[in-house]
Amino acid sequence: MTATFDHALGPDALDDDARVIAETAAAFAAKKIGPYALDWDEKHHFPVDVLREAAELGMAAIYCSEDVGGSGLTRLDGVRIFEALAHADPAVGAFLSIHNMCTWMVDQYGTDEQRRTWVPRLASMDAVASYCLTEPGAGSDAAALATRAIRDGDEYVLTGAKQFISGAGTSDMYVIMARTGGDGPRGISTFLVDRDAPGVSFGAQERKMGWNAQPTAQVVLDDVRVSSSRLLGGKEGIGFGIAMNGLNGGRLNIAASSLGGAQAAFDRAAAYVASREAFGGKLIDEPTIRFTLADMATSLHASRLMLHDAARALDAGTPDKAERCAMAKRFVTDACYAVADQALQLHGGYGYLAEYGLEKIVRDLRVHRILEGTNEIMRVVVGRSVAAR
Ligand code: FAD
Ligand code: 2MC
Repeated sequence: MTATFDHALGPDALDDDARVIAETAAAFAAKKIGPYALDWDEKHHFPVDVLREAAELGMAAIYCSEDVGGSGLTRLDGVRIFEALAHADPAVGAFLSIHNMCTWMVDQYGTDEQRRTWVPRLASMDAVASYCLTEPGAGSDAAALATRAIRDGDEYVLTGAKQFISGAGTSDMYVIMARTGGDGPRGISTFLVDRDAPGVSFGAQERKMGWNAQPTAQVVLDDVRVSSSRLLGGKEGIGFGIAMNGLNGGRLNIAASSLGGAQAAFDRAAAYVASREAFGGKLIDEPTIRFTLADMATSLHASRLMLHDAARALDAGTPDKAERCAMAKRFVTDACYAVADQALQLHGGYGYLAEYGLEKIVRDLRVHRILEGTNEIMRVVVGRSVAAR
């Protein structure tokens, strides 16, 4: 393993298991993802077969229970894995993060039957999952969602539209937040809906700035009938809490995906300025260039510390875990976007060319400041905690 990768393990002395887990993810990413990332981006190819290979290594149910086929690892292991995957391709790693979020929600909140039915299939990626919260009229204000699920005997009938759904059209199972009760968060429940259920359809694939190696589209529900056994946890009114708790971990993994992408951009920029010559010397000997690299390295280190701190809080279930996850998501995705942009700048005109890979990283990382809760909403979450002190 390279010195750069040792960095990515973070500040803790790792035991052998934790080191092997992170190094396995890094080796897999370097061999199976990195060499193809630019091609997948250009061709808008979603490499589900490669994700299934990652699943064979335990990366599709990372922090799920072992009794149903999960890997039984920690959130801290998880952020190391997602940093390693994103070092090769932030877009591919980030989809696996969303799938893991769904898998964990089923494992954590599902009935015994739901856990035993779904988690093994999700862990192998025999079933690929999508997370469906956002709607055309409810993004940041997620508790205002309008998709309805009306009870009819032993079934529910779902009607509505989910916007910007990652994996839409390809995924086999959709974790759908829908309204079974009155206005606000307490009226929301969560359902597990099959792609092939009558009444499920998909909008056109969105044309995006980045994240081209995974699909994004609307999921349309038109009188979709599901058995009441598809109500996650078997209880109405708990869906918003399930969705938000899923997002706490999702926000960490999106931040880890930014960190991996930014570290890769930094590594390339440091190597580039060490060999590029101008004004009779190497660029790296220019003091302002060194200062830029120093600031970038500092941002990466600070990001990693903050991310690992929030992962530990989530592992420990501290009362302030949601706030620490929000702080980490906001800080890391902003700081790492800036690092990636600086790495592009250090490449001069070459940074703007697709074949150098820098502009892809910048495009992919841009959306991490928007999705899984915009960085403004992260400030809302942190600000509420500050005001409540
Ligand atoms: P809005 O909520 O309309 O916000 C518009 C602007 O106003 C933003 O800048 C926002 O920060 C700001 N704003 C809103 N409220 C406040 C406030 N109170 N204070 C200050 N500023 C505020 N969603 C899913 O459910 N599943 C997915 O798989 C998924 N994948 C996505 C993939 C991509 C590529 C994209 C682009 C989005 C995806 N999303 C997904 C949706 C994403 O989570 C939303 O776009 C995001 O939550 C913001 O919602 P919105 O787009 O409706 O923006
Ligand atoms: N963790 C655990 N519980 C949470 C939580 C969190 N992060 N955030 C809110 N809750 C709970 C909260 O404690 C409350 O519980 P209770 O009813 O027991 O008191 C309940 O949820 C309602 O919370 P609020 O009263 O704070 O609800 P409000 O509507 O005022 O604000 C807000 C909620 C803005 C924090 C939430 O709507 C939000 O996070 N919005 C952003 C939406 C988002 O992140 N979308 C991402 C979509 S997925 C995606 O983009 C992908 C790429 C997959």
